[in-house]
Amino acid sequence: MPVPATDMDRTRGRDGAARPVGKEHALRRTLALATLAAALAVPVLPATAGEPGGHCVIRLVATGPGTTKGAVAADPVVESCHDTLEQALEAGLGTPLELDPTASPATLSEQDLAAASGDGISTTSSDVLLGIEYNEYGYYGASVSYYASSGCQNTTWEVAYVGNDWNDMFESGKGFGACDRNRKFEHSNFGGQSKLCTPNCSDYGYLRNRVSSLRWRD
Ligand SMILES: [Ca+2]
Ligand SMILES: [Ca+2]
Repeated sequence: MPVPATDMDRTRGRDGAARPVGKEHALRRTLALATLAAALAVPVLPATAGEPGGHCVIRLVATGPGTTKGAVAADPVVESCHDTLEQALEAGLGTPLELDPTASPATLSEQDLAAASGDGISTTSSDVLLGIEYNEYGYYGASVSYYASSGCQNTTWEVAYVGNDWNDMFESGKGFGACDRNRKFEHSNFGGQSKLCTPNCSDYGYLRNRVSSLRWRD
């Protein structure tokens, strides 16, 4: 089988060393393209999630009893990050959304999500949205959405440390999933000063860029 001209041209590198030809070269090129495509398709990684435009989905994985009666301690596991909050919500809720074009992170409500999803948001699925934290006050900038196996009707969820990527970053937040009372803490393990949101806080005030642990249903 004749080697394509493009490959003939590249059979020797600048140093005269033999270069991959034919199928092997094509395979390497395919792999390189696939790697590039994968790199382009991969959403913003947690390490850069604090950058504007990063919208990450986190699942809470129960690890045992929490610090208060009936509370569940949970590890925040990063699932994916997206360019837009709507994309992140679709991934987190596992359903396509047709949000009102006028909807914004600031106006977003439980009713918006229910109306935007075809069959409504089930609060008995494993994809219950507990809350959204924002990098900037006024529900602006990068966001982190937290999901759990149940809402706050009968459960208190606790994250003792938000993780290095989001520590001391949040400045506002919203509560969903019947988490009408949720609390932000200055330090890990629910230490330092705290702020109660019922369920939303457009400005964490003193706790701006200080939040290290979270509790939904306080
Ligand atoms: Ca911030
Ligand atoms: Ca802190």
